[in-house]
Amino acid sequence: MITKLGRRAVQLLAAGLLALSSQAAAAKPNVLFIAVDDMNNDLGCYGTPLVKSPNIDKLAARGVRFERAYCQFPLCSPSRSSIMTGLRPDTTKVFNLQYHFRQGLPDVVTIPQLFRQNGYYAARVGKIYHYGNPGDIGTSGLDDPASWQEVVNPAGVDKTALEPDITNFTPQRGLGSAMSFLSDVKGRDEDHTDGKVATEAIRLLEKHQGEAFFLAVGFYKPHTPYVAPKKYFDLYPLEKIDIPSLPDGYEKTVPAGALSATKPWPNFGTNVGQARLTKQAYYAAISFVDAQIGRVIDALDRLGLRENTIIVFWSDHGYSLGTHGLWMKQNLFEDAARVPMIFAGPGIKAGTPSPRIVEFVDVYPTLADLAGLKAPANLAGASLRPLLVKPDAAWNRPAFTQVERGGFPGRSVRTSRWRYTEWDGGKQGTELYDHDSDPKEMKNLAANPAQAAVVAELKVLVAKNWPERVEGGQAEAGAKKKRAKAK
Ligand SMILES: [Ca+2]
Repeated sequence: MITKLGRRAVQLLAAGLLALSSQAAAAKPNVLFIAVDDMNNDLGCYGTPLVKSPNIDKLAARGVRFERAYCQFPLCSPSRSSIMTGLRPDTTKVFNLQYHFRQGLPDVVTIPQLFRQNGYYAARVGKIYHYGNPGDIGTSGLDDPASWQEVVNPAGVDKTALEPDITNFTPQRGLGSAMSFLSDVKGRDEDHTDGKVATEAIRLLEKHQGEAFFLAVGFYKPHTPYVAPKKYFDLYPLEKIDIPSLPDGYEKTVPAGALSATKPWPNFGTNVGQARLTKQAYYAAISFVDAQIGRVIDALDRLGLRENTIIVFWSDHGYSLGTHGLWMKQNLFEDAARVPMIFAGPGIKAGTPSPRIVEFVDVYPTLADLAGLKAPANLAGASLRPLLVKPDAAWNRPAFTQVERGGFPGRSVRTSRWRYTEWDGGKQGTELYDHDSDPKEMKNLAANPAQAAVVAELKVLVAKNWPERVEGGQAEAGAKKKRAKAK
């Protein structure tokens, strides 16, 4: 006969076992790693209600949306190489679209590789490392094979059928960097590359739901050419699309390096009508990719994986849409340096955005920390766990973003109030913006004597992060062919 005390002991033991087994499950959380290409913060949940992003908004509501997250280098390969290795571009030496970080760092352990080493199934669908977009769609691009057990490289009608019909307002530029778009009147979402990315990701979730997984899902849009089914264009009446105008003589207020990524400046020589159509198409592409993200997250929920899966959503860099007369990336203004970034999942506070300054190099240590894995010792960033638990916790790290201008670098630091940028160590000019009074960064205060102390302070931060000039690496001759052959 079991005594009352004995029964209590059995109950306690059972409760203990339950707690242990739930701890064991939590010890190996899955990771759904969702990347988008060239998406800026013009999203509903980031305060742009014009843009329809209901699925990203829903994800933000169930996790922590970082209000002020920054990429390390607003260009695909440098940014992606940095996030995936947890190292700054000066360490990876990836400054262009050709050099592979393994050339100089053969033994570096990437995020998915760390998960693989710890017994996870790691797979990639679509673009995670650099890919010529749209040129390399359907190939593995500049992949890192050591990162994955399995890769899937979808190609849809946008790549295989529709390219000849694309409108390009800047025909001197290739489609991957052009003001170019197409509203597809026939194709379904599932026929497009990103529709196929979602379909394949769902297939892998279903197949590997019983294992600890790290599934990286890399969408190709809203990168140009902005091709999407027509219904997404219909969300954006042209009269609601504005292109900012610039004050006369604006270009004389900033160093030449600040504006030289858009040639001809302003707006790649397009007129306002063309620029509006282009921006409309970019927003259509955001809504299209948002719908595909929704399909993947819905599948995760349907499979009952929500409670034990960390979702990370990020865009490789921001994007200028006519602000400062600039388009696209490779500049050091907020529009290109700032990125959407959301974490959701077990242990992460739901629905409270974090106002703290964070960087892409923080993603690696965060994921390792959340999964209980030992991260490499040399990572450049810090685990964001304190902010995922308490989004307004004390945090005092600035964000560093850089670009290259042929012979010299542009280097920028962002603190909670200021952005300060040096071109060629200041020899080619400096910029200072006060985000408390000038969030659009239109008044360069660098030469204002009233701000001399601020400039001096920020100069020290830049010098500390970039103590010396590092040259980017050069691709091995024939590297692209070699990689293609190895596939
Ligand atoms: Ca990109």
